[in-house]
Amino acid sequence: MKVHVLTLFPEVIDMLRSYSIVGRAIDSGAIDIEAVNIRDYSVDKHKRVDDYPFGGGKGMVMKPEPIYSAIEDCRSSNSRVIYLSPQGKILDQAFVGELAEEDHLILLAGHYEGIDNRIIENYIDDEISIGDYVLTGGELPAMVLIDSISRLMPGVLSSEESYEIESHYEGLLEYPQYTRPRVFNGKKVPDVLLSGDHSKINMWRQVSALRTTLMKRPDMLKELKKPGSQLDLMDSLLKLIGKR
Ligand code: 9D3
Repeated sequence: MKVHVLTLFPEVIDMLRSYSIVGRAIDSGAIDIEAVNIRDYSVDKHKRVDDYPFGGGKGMVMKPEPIYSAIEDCRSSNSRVIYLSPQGKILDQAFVGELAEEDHLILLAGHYEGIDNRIIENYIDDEISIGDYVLTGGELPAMVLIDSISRLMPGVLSSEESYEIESHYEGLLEYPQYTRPRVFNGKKVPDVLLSGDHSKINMWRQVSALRTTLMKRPDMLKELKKPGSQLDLMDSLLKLIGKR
C-alpha cells in the first residue's frame, strides 16, 4: 500500500519509520509512507499556506490552492483521499479493516482552525476523527491511522500475532494474562493457568473475557455479532454444574 501524508510537519510523519511494527511494515515493503510538505506547493512569494477567514473571526484557515495541488500531484487512478478532522467519523476497527484493502491512501493532516471548506466538499472522500477530544493537528491522528492499518498488512505480524486477530475472542475484551513469577508481591497467578488442563484453561479464558467485558465495557456486549460461542460456553458450564 502506498500512503501519502500531506502535512506542514513532514518530519513528524517521518518518525514512523523508526517505530517498531510500522517500521517493520515499511522495511518489508508492505507499506510505503511518503510525507509531503504542503508548503512546497505554495506559489505565494512568502510560501504562505494560511490566510484570514472570510467573514472575520479569530484564527487562520488553510488556503485551498496548495492543498489542492498537493492532492492532485499525489493522486493516482485508485486513490482514496482522507481528511483527518475533529468533525470526521470516529475511527473504529471495521473502518481500519476497510482502509487496509486500499492500494493508495492520501491522508491530509490539517492545522490552524481548519481548511477551506471547498477542499472538503470537492476533493475529500472520507473525513475521519480519532475521538472526541481536541488535538493541535491531524499528524498524530494520521499516524494512529497508519499504525492501525500496518498491522493488518500481510506479513507484518508474526503468524501467532495474526492468529490473535482472527481468534474467537473477537468482539470481547481480552482475557487476563500472567507471566513469571508465580507469586508477585504476594499475589498469585490463578491456579487453573498452572494446571496444564487446556480445556479448563480455555474455558477460564472465555469466562474471564466475558467478565472483563461486562465490568469494563458493558456497551460492547450488545454489539456482539454472534453470541453463539458465549452461549455454548454457558451451556458447558451448566453441564458441569449439572454433573455434580
Ligand atoms: C475552533 C474549533 N476547533 C474544533 C474543535 C477547531 C480545531 C481544533 C483542533 C481544528 C483542528 C484541530 C486539530 N485537530 C485535528 O486536526 C484532528 C483531530 C482532533 O483534534 N481530535 C480527534 N481526531 C482528530 S483528526 C484531526
